[in-house]
Amino acid sequence: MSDLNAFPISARWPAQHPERIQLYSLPTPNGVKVSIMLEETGLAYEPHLVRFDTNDQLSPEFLSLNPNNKIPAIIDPHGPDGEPLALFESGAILIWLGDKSGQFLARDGRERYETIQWLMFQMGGIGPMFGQLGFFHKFAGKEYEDKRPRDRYVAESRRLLGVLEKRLEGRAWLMGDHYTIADIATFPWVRNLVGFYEAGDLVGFKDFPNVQRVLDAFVARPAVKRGLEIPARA
Ligand SMILES: N[C@@H](CCC(=O)N[C@@H](CS)C(=O)NCC(=O)O)C(=O)O
Repeated sequence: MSDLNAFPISARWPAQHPERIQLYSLPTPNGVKVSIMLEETGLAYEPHLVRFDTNDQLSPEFLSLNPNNKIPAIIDPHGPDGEPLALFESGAILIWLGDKSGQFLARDGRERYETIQWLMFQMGGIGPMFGQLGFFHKFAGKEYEDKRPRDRYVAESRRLLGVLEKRLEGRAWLMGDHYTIADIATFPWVRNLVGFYEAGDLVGFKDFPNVQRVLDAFVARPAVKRGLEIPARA
């Protein structure tokens, strides 16, 4: 059995099942990427709730796993060399879980790199831009009198939705017939934009019927429904 006690994070979030993948997260758009992936693959895991209202992400125990103080993060007791593997950054975690499970990421060839390309498009574009739009439209930034920052992120979010719309024309998923980690990374953010952020009208979401169609297919998946609620908020 792996010794997770060597990881300081175990002091604050003890593992009941140290042989399982340990997930430290909260059901935000970045957090649910990993819980959805774990639910989709069927890999055994143990979720731990990281609360922002008590600044858990700033605790020394959490920072020992992710010095960037952001969820999600994991410890896999059985990494590529059989030793425990600690990882943060949702994109890196999805690639590892895809390789470990042999699901939702091709092992090699063109399809692998194109899937990673669309994953990076989410990580570098959709996540940061939609996130900023949320700040300026829904959270503290909405009080700012100067609307130029908000408008910049509205325009950029709309442009990114247009890229997705074109890619999804005639395709069931971002990689065609294959549902992949690129979809698992992207659609929690699209859902959040029109749902929690209430920015659907602002970005003209009705102009993106293919994105709406794939979002509907995504949220209808049983593993997605489960993953969206994990870890349960206390
Ligand atoms: N690029 C990171 C972003 C993670 C991220 O932004 N997480 C947010 C929640 S969605 C967070 O933990 N925020 C807490 C903080 O910044 O203190 C990833 O994809 O894992």
